[in-house]
Amino acid sequence: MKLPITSVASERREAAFSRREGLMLFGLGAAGLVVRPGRLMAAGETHTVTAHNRAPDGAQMAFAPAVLHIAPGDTVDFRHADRGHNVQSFDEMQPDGGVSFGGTIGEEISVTFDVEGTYGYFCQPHLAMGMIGYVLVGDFTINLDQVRTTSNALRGPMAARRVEEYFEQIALIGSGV
Ligand SMILES: [Cu+2]
Repeated sequence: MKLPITSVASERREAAFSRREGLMLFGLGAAGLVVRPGRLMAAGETHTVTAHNRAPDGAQMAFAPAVLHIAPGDTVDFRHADRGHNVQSFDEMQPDGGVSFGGTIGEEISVTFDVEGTYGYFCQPHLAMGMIGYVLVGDFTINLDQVRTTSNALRGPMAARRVEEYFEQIALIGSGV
């Protein structure tokens, strides 16, 4: 009986190895490590934005950090501290050639941002409560004015307050560049 058992164990090891290799390949692709001229093996950093019923700073129904400045090629993992949230990019709040993204309620997604600019996103159930956020990629000023204009058109006083608050933070980042 020993031989078949050994054989099965060996097959399992091989299967596990293949699976690991597969995951590694998938991971490389997902991290944007595609071989491109001038950007060989450019490993981006990974950041986390979390959806909260109550954020660490006390804000209700908010992303944290709601304003995040990253480098081109970096990835943002969108996580949920509580149920009932999602992440959805605003079509009108991204640079030309930028990435659109979105998840269902409770779905945690990872997004790699290759194109510089400002990206706005929101939580669909709580948009009226101002549950929005901004990812600033590299030189994010490229489309900042347009994102500001579109943000100002969001409906409701709570959203308007958040836009004010977040653009104050963005202005501080901008002055530091
Ligand atoms: Cu929400």
